[in-house]
Order: sequence, then C-alpha cells, then structure tokens
Amino acid sequence: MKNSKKTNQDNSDGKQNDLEQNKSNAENEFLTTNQGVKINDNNNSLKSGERGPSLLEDFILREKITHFDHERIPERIVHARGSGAHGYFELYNSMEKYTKAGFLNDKSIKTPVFVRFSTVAGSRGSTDLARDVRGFAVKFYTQEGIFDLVGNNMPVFFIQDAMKFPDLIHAVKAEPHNEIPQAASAHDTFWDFISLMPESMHMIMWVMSDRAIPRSLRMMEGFGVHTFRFINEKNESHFVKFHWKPKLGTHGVAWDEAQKISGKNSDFHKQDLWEAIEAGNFPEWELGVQIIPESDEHKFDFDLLDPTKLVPEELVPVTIVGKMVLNKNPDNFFAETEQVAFHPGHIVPGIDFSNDPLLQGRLFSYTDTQLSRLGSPNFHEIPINRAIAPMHNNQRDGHMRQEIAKGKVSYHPNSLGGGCPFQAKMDQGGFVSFNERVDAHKVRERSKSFSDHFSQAALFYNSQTPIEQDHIASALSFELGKVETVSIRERMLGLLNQVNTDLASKVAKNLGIPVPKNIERPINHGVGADDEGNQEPSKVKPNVGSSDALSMLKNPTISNTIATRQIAFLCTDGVSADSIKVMKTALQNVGAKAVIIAPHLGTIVSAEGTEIPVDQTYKIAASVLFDGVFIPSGKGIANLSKIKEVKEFLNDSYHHCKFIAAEAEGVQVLKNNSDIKSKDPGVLTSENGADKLLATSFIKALGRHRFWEREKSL
Ligand code: HDD
Repeated sequence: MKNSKKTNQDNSDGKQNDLEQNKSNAENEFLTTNQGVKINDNNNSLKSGERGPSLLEDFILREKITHFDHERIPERIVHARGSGAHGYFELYNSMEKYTKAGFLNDKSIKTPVFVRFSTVAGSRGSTDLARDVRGFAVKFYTQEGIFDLVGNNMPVFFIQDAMKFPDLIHAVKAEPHNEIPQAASAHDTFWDFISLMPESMHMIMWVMSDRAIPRSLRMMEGFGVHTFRFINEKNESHFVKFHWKPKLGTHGVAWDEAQKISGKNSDFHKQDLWEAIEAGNFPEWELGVQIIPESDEHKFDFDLLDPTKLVPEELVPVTIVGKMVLNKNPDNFFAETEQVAFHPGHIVPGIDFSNDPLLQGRLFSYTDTQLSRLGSPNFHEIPINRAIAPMHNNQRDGHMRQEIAKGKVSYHPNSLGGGCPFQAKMDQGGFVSFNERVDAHKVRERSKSFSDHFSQAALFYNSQTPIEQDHIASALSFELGKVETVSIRERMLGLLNQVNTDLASKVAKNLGIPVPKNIERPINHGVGADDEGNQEPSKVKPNVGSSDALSMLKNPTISNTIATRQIAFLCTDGVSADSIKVMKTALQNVGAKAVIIAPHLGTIVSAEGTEIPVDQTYKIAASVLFDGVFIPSGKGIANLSKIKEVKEFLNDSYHHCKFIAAEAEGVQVLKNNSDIKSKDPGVLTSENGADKLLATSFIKALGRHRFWEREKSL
C-alpha cells in the first residue's frame, strides 16, 4: 500500500471517463418501461372501451405518471439557482513547500473539476441579474479524494458566526407571510437584520457595489473567504486564503441595465456561460494564494479567523499558482448541476481548516442539507459527486445504495477480511488533522479581536473610484428606498455614517431624512459588546488605507480584452456591406462577436446589392444584452429612424455608459434618434464609410468596458 499521489499523468479526463459509465443515449433504440419492456403505444392509456374509464392495471401509465410525480427534489435553501460546467485545474509551480496536496505539488497532474456558480437568495427559477452575492463552488476530483472550494465572488461574509446564518437567510429571502420579493434584498426584513448587525457592514459595501451585478459569470473573481491551512510533508502549517482571478477581468453592469436584463433574458448569465463553452471560448481563472506563516497569526489589525475581514494584498501579495479552464457543459442539468453536492469539509491531505467560527458551522451544515435535498447518505454515489480516487470503507446500505460490497466483513478491525480495508499511515497518504494545540474554557462568546466592524468597510469604500462610490450610494438609496419602516432606514444611516460620512449624507439626501446622531438599537443583540456591555463596536486604525485590488476599475489585474463580447450592428435594407465587413472583421480579429440586427429575420439587401444574413430582429434584441453598438453607413441606413425600437436601443446604450460608434450616414441616425450629447468621448463617429481607423478606436474604447464618466452628464 503506497501513497499513490505522484503518478505524473494528465488526468483531466478522469472524471469524464468515470461519468461515461452512467450516460445513456436513446439513438436507434426502442422506447421501454423502466423494467426494459418495449412499449407499443406511448399515446393512449389502457381503457375499458375507447370511451370508457382507464384501467388500474395499466402499469405503463402508472409507471410513467409515478415517476413524473416525483421528478422534483427540494431546491437548495440558499444558492438554489445555479449554472455548472466541467473543466480542469493545472498547476504552474509546485506548492510543495507549503502543502503536500498532490494536485498542488505535481505539475504534470491535470485535475478534473466541476464548478457551480449561483445566486444566493432567489429560487431556482429567479433571475440571474439580481443584486446578490454569487456562489463560486469548485469540486476538484483529485487523486487523493475530493477537495471542494466552496466560495463566493466576494472575499468576506455578512456574519462572523454560523449561529447567525439561519437568521441572515430568513431575513434576506422573500418575506414569509407573502413570499415577496423574489431574489431581492431590497425589503424590510433584510435591512432590519443588517441594521442590527454592524459586523455585516464590510460585506454590505461589497454587495452594494457593482460586484453584485456581474456582466458575466466568466468575469467574476472568486474567493475561498475563510482562512484555511496548508500542511506540508513536515506537518508544518501556513494559513492560506484562496483567490480566483478571471482572465477576462472583473466587470459589472449598470443597475438599471441589470433590472432590464432580468426582463429581457432572466437566463442571461446561464446562457452566456453555456454559449461561451459551446463556442470553444473556454473561460479561465488563475488560482492565487495568500500565504501567512503561523507565526504571523497575530500580526494584523484584524483577526485572521474573522470572515468579515480580508487580508489586503498590500500586506500579503497574491501568488498565482495555477489555472482552471472550463471546457465542457454538463450533459444533463439535473444529473450534474442540480445533484452536485459541495461541502467545505471535503478536504484532502495537505489542506486543513482554521477555527473561523463561520467555517466550523459550515462543516456541519453541508452534509446535513444534502441529506434532505438528495434524500440519502449515499449522495456520494451520485455520478457527479463520486470521487475518482478509490473509495473503500465499512459504511453500508441506506436508500438507493449503488455499491455492491462483496464479502461478509463490514467492520474494523477484522481478521475475517484480512484486516481490509486498511488504515493509511500519514506517509501512505492517510489524512491526519493538524495537531493544533487548543487549551481553553468552553465559552459561548465572541473574541474581542472580532469587534472592529467598520475599518475594512471604510477600506473598501475608500479604495473605490468616485464612480464606484457613486454606484454604492445609489444602490443603498435604491435598497433603503424600498424599505418601508423609517426606523430601519435611520439605523442604517447611523451605521453608514460610521463607514463614511459622505456616503451616509448622500444616501440620507435621497431618503429625505437626516443622518441620526446616535445609532439607536432597540434590541440588545449581544454582538460586538465590550466589557461594559456597551454595544458600540470598537474601531482600530487600519494599517492599509486604500487597496487598488478592491476596486474593479483600478484593479491592477484589470483586463482590456473584449474577447467574447457581443456588439450590436443596427442594420436595415440599404446598409453598406463594406461598412459591416470592416467593423465585423476587426471585432472578430480580437475575438468579439458582431450581431446583425434588422427589422426581420432571414436576409436584408445591402446598398451594394448583396444579401446579408440577419441574426436578430429589433423585437428580440435589446441594448442591455450587448456590450456596444455600431451604426454602419449605407444609403438606406437613414430608414433606421422609422424603427421605433432603435431610439430605445440607442438611449439605453447611452444611459448605461456603453461605447457607441457610427459612421457616415449612420452618424445622422444617431443624432436624430437619441439623447446623445454632441461631444461625448464615449461616442465615436467618422464621416467616412468602412473606416478602419474608426474600427481600431472603437475596439480600444470597448476595452475600457464602460464610459462611466458619462454618468455625470446624464
Ligand atoms: Fe453556504 C450552499 C458558499 C456560509 C450553509 N454555500 C452554498 C453554496 C455556496 C456557498 C457557493 C452553493 C454550493 C452549490 O453550488 O451547490 N456559504 C458559502 C460561503 C459562505 C457560506 C462562501 C461563507 C463564507 N453556508 C454558509 C454558512 C452556512 C451555509 C455559515 C450554515 C451554517 N450553504 C449552506 C447550505 C448550502 C450552502 C445550506 C445550501 C445548499 C448546499 O449547502 O449544498 O448547507
């Protein structure tokens, strides 16, 4: 029995091969019952006479309907709506110095992964574009067992202790008496809870930022949130924070746009991920780690165990260690994306937990929830959840057991089975928990080192550009504007005032109430109390005042690529085919996609007399579904003014700060049909048709994603 970790192989297909044995294909096959009996008539039930009652003996009808009646399983209590994809993880440099985990040691191993992205609050059928945290859960099928990194697209969390999780979720989900609102935090119960939980203020800054309305699941960062441990061969521990950095950069949309996308295509993110993978545009993220020696545990002005805090990259840089590529869509949504069961407690030798009280509570919750969601302790046997590492133990039976365990021995120790399966020593790959010394009183308390709730909220706010700060103020004004109870709004203003006085006064102005002088907390919630029972959370002087990595616009890893972006070409009969060709080719050369929109499907006739295939009509296309707009030239393009949707298209693009280009006759269409101010640097025009220079500058502009500066003049 040897430690099998160093096998030097590209194992990226390992999980696909494993799944293959469960796949089915009905091509050229007969229709049968579940028992394999061929069915002769799938249209009519068995009746007594053609107009008579149906017969109970119709086993074919009964089986079909019974199965249908039981097709649904309970949706996840949180993260119900999700999108999944397969891929692999590849290591750049061995992390042997810090961890003995095989997939982080051996560069030749490609580890298969399955990822599920999700929103948190909404039900399975809710919109993708809710203002919400996004789940970012990665299942690594390593050769030493399954490692799940069950993170979010934000590096901190609302609460410090798992004890508060059910309260948080009850507060944010639709209110229980009328189940309103769906997938939205803008309601009384959420802000009531938040206004009484100052520890949530840092996370609130993230959720009110554009991080909560991503442009695409492919354009979000991911974070493990908690501090974990890496354990090396010498059994030394280092603290570690996990980061996923998207190759396409981190981008959000405008809030008004998000709300409109929800109406036009509530599957916007799901479809975007699916189509990108189908088109071979495989999304990629780099895995980064922040490593902190055990000896530095107490060197920060916050507690490493506090999940409402991040470790600024200025203090501990992120080291990129590998990349993840998502290259295959699931074959079946239910079998894979719905039945996949993540668990922060699924770890492998070389990785261990910290004492973060939120993480510790999660370690209980995830198995428990799978039992009610998937209905049996055998959920690990569901193909998507099955490890590709060999699995042998003495656990037996239970609902839907698939394994046929041979022999009469199902206990340990045994002599009848030759002692098998054997325990593995540490050098044989056996998991041994890090032997941290814990010597303490049993207490129901929170460490004082957790009581600074505002410094990092302020750090986040101060790190944003003025545009991003405005977006946070607007988001808060929207959310609190929907709150009906005035005292909740007032309490929130009191908390915001402790983060930043300008922010609080901007929001207060929109709410039409002054910022209260003292925070009134009617209920003693026992959080952040000091020795005297004083409820005011303490403030410490942070050693980092601003961090560019926290801003999407200043982020040093910002990406200017426009690969996979969709650009709307507003067309009609008489458009110049040359104009389309020049711009389309230029966009395609950088991986972006031109989408031809016209009054009808089929083809339109160009000014040159050629036929141009149409992708979408004005009835279907909407500006919010695109990243930029182009009005080509052509003698017939003036007819766009007769299409009523064109005006809304252009105005929405303009108001959502998108880059717009028009040339020759198209420029006039732009002027006649929009609120566009003449000298807006985000609107690019040329008097020439088929202008290659215009294409070059348009592509450069699109690389900035949005011309947010325009908001000031709107
Ligand atoms: Fe959780 C699902 C992420 C705190 C209890 N959580 C779930 C999923 C993600 C996260 C991404 C969806 C997994 C999937 O796609 O199937 N959760 C987090 C993060 C947290 C966090 C990053 C804080 C850092 N969660 C948290 C706490 C508890 C839970 C404190 C309970 C004490 N989470 C659950 C759950 C879910 C879940 C109820 C619902 C469905 C599931 O587990 O499989 O057990």
